[in-house]
Amino acid sequence: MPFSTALKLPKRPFCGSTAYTGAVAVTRFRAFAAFVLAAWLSPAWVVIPAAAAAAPSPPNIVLVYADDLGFGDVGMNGSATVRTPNIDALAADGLRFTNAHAPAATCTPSRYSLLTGEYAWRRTGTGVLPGDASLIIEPGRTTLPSLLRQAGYATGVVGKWHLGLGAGDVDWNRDIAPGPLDVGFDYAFILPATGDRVPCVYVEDRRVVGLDPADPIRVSYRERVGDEPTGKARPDLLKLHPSHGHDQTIVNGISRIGYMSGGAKARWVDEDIADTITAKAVSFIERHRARPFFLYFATHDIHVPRAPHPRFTGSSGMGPRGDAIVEFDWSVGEIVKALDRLGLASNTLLVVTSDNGPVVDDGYRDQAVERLGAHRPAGPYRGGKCSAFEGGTRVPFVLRWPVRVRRGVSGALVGQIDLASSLAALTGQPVPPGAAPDSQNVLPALLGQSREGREWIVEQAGPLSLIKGRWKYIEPRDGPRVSTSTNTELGNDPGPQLFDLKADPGERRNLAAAHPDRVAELAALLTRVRER
Ligand code: NG6
Ligand code: CA
Repeated sequence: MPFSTALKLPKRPFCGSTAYTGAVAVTRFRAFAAFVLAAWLSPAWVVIPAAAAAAPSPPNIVLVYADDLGFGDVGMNGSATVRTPNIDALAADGLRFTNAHAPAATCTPSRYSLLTGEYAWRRTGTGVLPGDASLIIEPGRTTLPSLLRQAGYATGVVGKWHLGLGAGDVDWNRDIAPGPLDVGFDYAFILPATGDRVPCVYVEDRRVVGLDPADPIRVSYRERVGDEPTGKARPDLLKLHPSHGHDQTIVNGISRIGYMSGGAKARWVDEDIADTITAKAVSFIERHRARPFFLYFATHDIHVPRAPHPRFTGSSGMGPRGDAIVEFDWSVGEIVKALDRLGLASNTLLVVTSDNGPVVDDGYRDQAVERLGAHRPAGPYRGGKCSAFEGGTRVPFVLRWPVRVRRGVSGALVGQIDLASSLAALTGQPVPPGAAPDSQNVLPALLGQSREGREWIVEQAGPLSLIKGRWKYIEPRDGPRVSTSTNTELGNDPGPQLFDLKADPGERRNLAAAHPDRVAELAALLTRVRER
């Protein structure tokens, strides 16, 4: 495709360091001074509540990024089937968005776009990655965290990464670089890829946590390494069985995608992941309480394998998928409690959203289909994860910042891809030319000062879609209508599709034949965006 450029490999030296040097401190002081100046000059400050006007300090920013949580999976969006009191409380105290979009209907491209402000479909190699993939963000590039670091923030990522590590043939037994520390984060405690992909270990900064050098880790996505049993050969050893794929190395009684050997003491216990990473997130907040910080807390919940802690078993009445939602809500509640305890709640901008839409059976026999009952994971929307229909990318999005953000509900069109430019604007950081090219500053919408967000947005599944106002155009694409593995409607169609999202949010009536001019207009706009 002419708009795709091959991913350029790192040319610059790696920049990561967890220590704060004096030079960094001076830069941060200057950045803070610039922030204060920008804040006073900004007309937005004219309307802020008195408490904030008295103390114009940059807010802490916590972005909680769920995995595969659907629009309809949370009480705040109308779910009566699963209880999410902590998320719902944020909606009551903050601003809930009904027209907010993940950049893509799967994980890696959404996360790539979130962090770089660039549509992932502009680059090859940004699809769902295996666990041994190289880092797909060039070290030293301007990113959401690097912009905030430049503004004086301490920046940390805790949780799922799934953007690759290293520069080819990563050795899990040594320093792992490049990684998050080379693209804007000061601190990282991550699951390298996904819960269902090896290696099933945590990486803190550049090292596997708890690794015994006498038991080195080997990973392969091509062939079996070592002699550990696989789910395919030894289903009798499994506590959770695959429904499709996921039949390679068994870790903690669950077979995964990919093969690994070694690292026995370093392996995670799935039931403890939420506790472990939530504690790390809280500890990052505690360590940086005295300064502005940005925490990107990317939970494993509610991705497969769904193995929430036993204390959540039965909490939803819907089996492990519902219980994982309750566990996710618990994690959100722990963040809120920590902010309250440390006196940081009022000046912290807290966002909760999800990387893509929901999926019910995503490869393990975990009763998600059988026990779904009346629950509708995508709410009123059609499709789900991997789908070009709204279920794929219309996600829960709530933002709370008590001293600054108006309470309520917003229908403004906003994208996660806009966080880079919007948070740069908030913190007085210029975005260098060419950086975050697809990210728009929608700060007035995010703060509840404007009902208008973007004019249009592109969404990525198999085909690309473009939403402008009430209209949604899905470009023609051959391919299966329904995924044989997940049973999701994918939105592929050899002809153009046009939906009136206002009259038909469930995308049931394709109006392309009735409105050829509209189709031509939106197709031309999509072409222009592509060629930009
Ligand atoms: C699919 C996996 C699915 C999930 C997805 C990525 C199979 C059969 N299915 O290939 O289980 O891992 O990739 O999910 O292997 S995402 O949220 O990280 O994009
Ligand atoms: Ca996902």
